Amino acid sequence: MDEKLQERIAKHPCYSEDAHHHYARMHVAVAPACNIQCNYCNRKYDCANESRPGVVSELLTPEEAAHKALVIGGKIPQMTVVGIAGPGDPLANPDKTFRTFELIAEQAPDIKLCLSTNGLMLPDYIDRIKQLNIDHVTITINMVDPEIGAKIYPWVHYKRRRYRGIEGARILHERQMEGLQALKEADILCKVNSVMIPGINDHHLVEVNRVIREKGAFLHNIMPLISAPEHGTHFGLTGQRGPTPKELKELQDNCSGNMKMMRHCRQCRADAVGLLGEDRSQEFSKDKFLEMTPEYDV
Ligand code: CLF
Ligand code: SF4
Repeated sequence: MDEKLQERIAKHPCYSEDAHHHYARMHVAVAPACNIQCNYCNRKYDCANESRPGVVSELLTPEEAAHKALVIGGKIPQMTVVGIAGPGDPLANPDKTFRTFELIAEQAPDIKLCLSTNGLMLPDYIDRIKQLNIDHVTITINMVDPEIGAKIYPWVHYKRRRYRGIEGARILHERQMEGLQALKEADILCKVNSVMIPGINDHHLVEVNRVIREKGAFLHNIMPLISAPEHGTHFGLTGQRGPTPKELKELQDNCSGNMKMMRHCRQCRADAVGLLGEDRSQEFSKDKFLEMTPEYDV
């Protein structure tokens, strides 16, 4: 890996496996709305694209989120990245998402900004992302075949219309591919997350891996479907199971000859704070951090 690229990922706990032992990330949950429906999501909870489903995160305004980032940046010196990953889709809430990033960039320019999205609106915001110096973007891509997509996404809301079944999945697929290409052209590092759903996209994810690699994704993170009936998701209620650890590892191994695979993902909450795998969100809950004075030193 060349030196410049190494530098871009060195302090990002998700993009660099080494970094995750030493550097922390925090999420700010500023994005409640979503523009698609995934069968593994229950809208009352976090976006399962990136964060742990079945968890309710504390929703913040952009001003509260920036305050939180400065408070935590002062208290946890290893905190290098602020990500927006929910609880809905960040780009279905562009004003809130970009206002948050703007406030953080103004007051703490050395914090890295990170964004995770389902990709539907990504092509429209590449310039804004570039301008704000957001160097890490994750797209959740679960299929490159709309027929498989129709089993995962019952509908997609695009340009004031709701598209169902294959038609919706095709739009999502085309927009995801366009977004991926545009990120590459803009030289923004892109990670792809895929949710492994046995019997639906498990074999197909090898093809997804091939396509995203060709289009220049930097890292592929295949995550297991978490589907407990009590989460109230479509998959949970219809008895769809998640993969076993062995099945997940086999698929990751099958793809690993082709490109770098992320294997240390912890499926974080949309308001997670700390090192990966460590959850300090309660220590910095809204009633607590709003009382704290930021001591962030730029
Ligand atoms: Fe957050 Fe995601 Fe950025 Fe990391 S998480 S927005 S890329 S700063 Fe990381 Fe958490 Fe896995 Fe996400 S371990 S769920 S991959
Ligand atoms: Fe839920 Fe995220 Fe899918 Fe939207 S993109 S339906 S919030 S999992």
